[in-house]
Amino acid sequence: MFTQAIVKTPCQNMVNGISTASLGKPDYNLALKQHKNYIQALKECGLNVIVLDPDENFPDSTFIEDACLITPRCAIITNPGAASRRDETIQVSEAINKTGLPVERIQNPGTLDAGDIMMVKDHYFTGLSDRTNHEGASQLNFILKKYGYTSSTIILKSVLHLKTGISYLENNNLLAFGEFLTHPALGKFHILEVAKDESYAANSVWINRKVLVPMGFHKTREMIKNAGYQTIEVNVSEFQKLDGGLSCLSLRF
Ligand code: CIR
Repeated sequence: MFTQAIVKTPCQNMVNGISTASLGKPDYNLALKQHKNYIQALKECGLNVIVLDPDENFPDSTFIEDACLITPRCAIITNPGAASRRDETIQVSEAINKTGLPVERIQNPGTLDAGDIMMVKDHYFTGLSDRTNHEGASQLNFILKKYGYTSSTIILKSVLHLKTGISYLENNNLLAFGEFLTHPALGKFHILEVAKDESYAANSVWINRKVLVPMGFHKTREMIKNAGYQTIEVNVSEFQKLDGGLSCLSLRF
């Protein structure tokens, strides 16, 4: 069960965030509204939400998930793979220090975006991507081991981050699409297959028996409901324009 979440209000400069989506620039006021609704959804899942101030120096900093991995036993400040995002970790560190968890760090030449990390109980899958390199993954492995966790890597082919393509919904259920459907490392899971035209919804988030699903992906939502979960639809269209999904917008612990 999770009790807390940390989010970061989008800054006006988010319109200049990194994007490959070709969906146009985000509408800032709409993004702010969607972010408020997202916070509300986290609260509906029983979380106490800590909201960090926007920072105009970092257009992508609302995607706070990439800057830190919080496990039940420690927090690991990452070293984001995109140069423009590297120092997002500074403000996150201040918030993390207040949690009382031991703090670890990924350091150069290691790079790691925590959107590439998927937690399955005491095991952590790390996606090797354009953002997360071997050195980053191996530093993470070393840190996790110290706290009694295991980890393994998955090489990504087409997605930005590991959790762009898969989401663990607990009870051995894994939401997945594309390259992950037949991946040998994921063979033990019961796969809920996300249709190609709804691939964005593969990034959904399990929180305390409820699942946040992006708005408008009806087939995926029905499938998740039929698997026995209560779902909450959240509109994050303005964040999708920057390649960001539901999970990227919060740290949950
Ligand atoms: C980026 O390219 O870094 C941002 N525009 C989107 C980050 C999304 N984060 C995630 O999938 N974990």
